[in-house]
Amino acid sequence: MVTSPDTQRANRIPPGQSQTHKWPVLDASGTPPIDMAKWRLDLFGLIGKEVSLTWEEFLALPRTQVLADFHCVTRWSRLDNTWSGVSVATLLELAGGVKPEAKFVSALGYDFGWTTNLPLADFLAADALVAIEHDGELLTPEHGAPARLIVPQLYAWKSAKWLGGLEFLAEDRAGFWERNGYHMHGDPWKEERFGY
Ligand SMILES: Nc1nc2c(c(=O)[nH]1)N[C@H]1C(S)=C(S)[C@@H](COP(=O)(O)O)O[C@H]1N2
Ligand SMILES: [Mo]
Repeated sequence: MVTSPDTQRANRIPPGQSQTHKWPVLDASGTPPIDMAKWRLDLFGLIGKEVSLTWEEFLALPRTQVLADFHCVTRWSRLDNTWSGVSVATLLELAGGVKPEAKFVSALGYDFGWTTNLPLADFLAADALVAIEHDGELLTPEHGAPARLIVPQLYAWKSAKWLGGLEFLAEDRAGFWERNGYHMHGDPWKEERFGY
């Protein structure tokens, strides 16, 4: 089990946040239909080689577990989530690593081209993964099933639900919320909610 560094803080709740025990559902346009026969997780852009995993191939990869907090920019924080899935390190190994020019990642959801962007350094954190389970249960459709990105150290909007693609980029490219004023980085401890 990988324990997210944030869980070791004396105060676990970032500024301007309050703790929730429920798990709210938040997204821009609802749960998209996903045909599992056609589901793919594509890694492309500035990587060694492009990878397109089927669901069976994804399920055959080694699993990791992460214990982490989840901070939504709408001011709720859910502590001690256990995520199970495939670490980003495992995925990047399949892709032959990132090219030196790669500095940012754009994560693509199956919900009609929704994307979010983040620095490669945050994406590569030891506690970042593509999760298929939360607290011992398979993800439900509204929380991003079959697989979602989880980057615990950034606000939750960077954790793309219904993940279908990961694009590796030299320059940052604003995603859906970022184009609508949300922060390009999104560190909850620095309250990077809006703007650059
Ligand atoms: N594909 C996709 N991922 C998404 C979103 C979305 O609209 N589409 N919303 C984000 C936002 S704003 C938040 S706060 C979290 C919420 O995750 P949850 O619904 O599982 O709590 O998902 C993020 N991931
Ligand atoms: Mo959000």
